[in-house]
Amino acid sequence: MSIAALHGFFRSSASYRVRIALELKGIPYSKVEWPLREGLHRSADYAQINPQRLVPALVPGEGGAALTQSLAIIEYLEETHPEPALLPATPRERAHVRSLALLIAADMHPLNNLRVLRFLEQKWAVETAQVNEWYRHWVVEGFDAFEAELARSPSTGRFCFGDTPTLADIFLVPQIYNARRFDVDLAPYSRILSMESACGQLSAFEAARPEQQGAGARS
Ligand SMILES: N[C@@H](CCC(=O)N[C@@H](CS)C(=O)NCC(=O)O)C(=O)O
Repeated sequence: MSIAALHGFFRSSASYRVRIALELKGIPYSKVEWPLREGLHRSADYAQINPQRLVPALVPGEGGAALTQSLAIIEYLEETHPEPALLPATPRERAHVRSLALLIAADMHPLNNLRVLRFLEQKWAVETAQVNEWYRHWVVEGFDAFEAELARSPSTGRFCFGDTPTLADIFLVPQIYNARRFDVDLAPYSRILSMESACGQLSAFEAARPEQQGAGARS
């Protein structure tokens, strides 16, 4: 059996989520980089791997077609490698953690994806300053809600749920990375920043950082 192959891009936050999950679970993997700015993910070659032409895609160690959608990939890893668990024990707790992950994956990230920003710039000639304002607007709206969820939930601990990392942290940390790239003021989000700092102390989160992706990492 060969090792898993992660098709992604070092700065893609959806790829970053999958790297964190692979690292937390200690699953060996190789990386295939598809530099987004150069548009290689739009190629016919990549469409064979993911017809949606988005990264990430993961070819599991046992081979076969690539899995797509970071949440589905991470849940696959959770089911095939249950330890350490990235979801809590009860259905209700799992629903809470998934809702935090989806707040980011379903409601924040798609509005600020590269293809959306490019559409604004190229189709409607929106100025860069306004595109950046668009970006920050949706991050602030999402993080306001995420911070409020952390504040009101009795299950918030050192991490978004309790004292070990879950899907919620795996989705949050890459979104914070994105927010910083676009100069979002993170000062109002003390809980979000505290989660980031707890995650930053774990070697899995460190190894998954974009800055750690070595030779494949190009701007
Ligand atoms: N919902 C998908 C989103 C995947 C996605 O949008 N990935 C971005 C990079 S973070 C991408 O490939 N963008 C390319 C583009 O917008 O053209 C997932 O979670 O995997």
